[in-house]
Amino acid sequence: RSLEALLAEIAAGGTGAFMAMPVIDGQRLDGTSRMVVSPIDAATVAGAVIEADAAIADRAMAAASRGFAAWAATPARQRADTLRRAAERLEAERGRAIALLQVEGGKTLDDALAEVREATDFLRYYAAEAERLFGSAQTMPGPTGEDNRLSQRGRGVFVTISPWNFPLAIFVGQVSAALAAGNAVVAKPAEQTPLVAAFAVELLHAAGVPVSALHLVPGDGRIGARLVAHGAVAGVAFTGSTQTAQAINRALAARSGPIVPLIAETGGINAMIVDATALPEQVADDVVTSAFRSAGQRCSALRLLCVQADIAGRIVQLVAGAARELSIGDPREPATHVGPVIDIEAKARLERWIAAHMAAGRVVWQGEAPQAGHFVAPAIIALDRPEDLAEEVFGPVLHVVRWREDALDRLLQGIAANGYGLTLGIHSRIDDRIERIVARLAVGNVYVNRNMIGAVVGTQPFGGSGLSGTGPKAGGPHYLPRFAIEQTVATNTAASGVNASLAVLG
Ligand code: UN1
Repeated sequence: RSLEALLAEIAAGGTGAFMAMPVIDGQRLDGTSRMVVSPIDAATVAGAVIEADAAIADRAMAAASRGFAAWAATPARQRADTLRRAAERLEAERGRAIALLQVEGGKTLDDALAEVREATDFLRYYAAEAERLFGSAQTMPGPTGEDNRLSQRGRGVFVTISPWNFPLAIFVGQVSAALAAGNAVVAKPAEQTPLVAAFAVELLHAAGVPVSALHLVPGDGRIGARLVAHGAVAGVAFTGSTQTAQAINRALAARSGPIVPLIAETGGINAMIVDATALPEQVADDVVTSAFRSAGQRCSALRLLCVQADIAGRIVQLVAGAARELSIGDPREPATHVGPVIDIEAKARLERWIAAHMAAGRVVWQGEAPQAGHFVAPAIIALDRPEDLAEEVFGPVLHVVRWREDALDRLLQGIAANGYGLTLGIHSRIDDRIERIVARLAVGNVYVNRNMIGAVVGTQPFGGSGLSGTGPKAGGPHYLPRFAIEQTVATNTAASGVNASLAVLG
């Protein structure tokens, strides 16, 4: 099918295909388009995208600057109501959302449904948080004859840069947090998943987010860099690789404009520590879920399984046995457990990694995957020490190390040495040991005797530290304040005008 034919089909409606383009002040901007091809078979066309260029990125920033004041002046209650309406709309249109998540993002039905759920959770949670934090100024205690109030307001134009692995949930999470706090937003979705983002923006506008407060600029990293370097940027929320977060940090530092926050959620080399008191079948089930579900394409996913030597052989055998039962293939089939990886580069990178370890005789098990499309057969790789895994391998690859009772401290040291701190799993029945491990590792989300993915908005705020990000945690009580500035107003209320108790303290 030619690009022209596709565009005509999309214009005529009635196809599943979808179009993404820059949206500024509600205006959809024309330009050169390219097809978005599905990772499922590397052939199905999910739709087409028109990417922004530098001039369009600048226009979006200027439009957001103009739109900020009116949205910031909208009462928090009203902003919250708008986000709640968006949640309702998303629920009503979940069929379309799921279809897009599947064809563009390669998501299984389970994962797509969970993602719609997470996106609506973010919308409702940040709506409630906006009312709690921004609904009214807080009275601060002070001497009589003086009135002290603390209030919060939006910072200005927030740039949100989101990843392809949660193209709906994290996109909507960042955008809704920034909007809830009273910011105008310029959103740049991952270049692999612009269609889901365009769908979400359409939905947010239809729910009542003013077109002047939310603008969309599809594009690659160069567009992200352009936005971040812009003089009008008042804050950046980013989820993606550690390297990109570091580059954004440098770009923000190099600007001569105001000092603005970066809220980054990045990667991890996430470990699970299993001791000899763990329940082997439960461990196997949780390992398969944490390492291989979603094709390992979650920043929370398990990368490094650390098993006490006595039971290591049995655990690896059980994990391989359970993993063999996974059905890998077209994610649109309801019975499929694992879909494709996102693109041909991801597939090539993962296959190189597995091949190198295969050559070194370290691959202890590998499953099978369909040939056509971006599928990667899951693999288990044996390593000697945690330090042997020094990079985040973003796919269905599990690394295993063994540890001996007297070497637990060494193991923890080795895990900490990678500098990340996102998720950690522990399987043990020894409470003291669990506590010791938790105290020792500065990891954002710890999961005990369960799988280690799928953090829940509100009850399990998500995010780490070190190379894994800046915090505060998304879906938690400290997230929204980071999107706002605080204002203290101290007023002398003494009837005489002269208030003797107002000491000048420095
Ligand atoms: C990510 O992969 O970028 O806990 C975040 C989870 C998800 C978050 C993952 N809710 O697995």
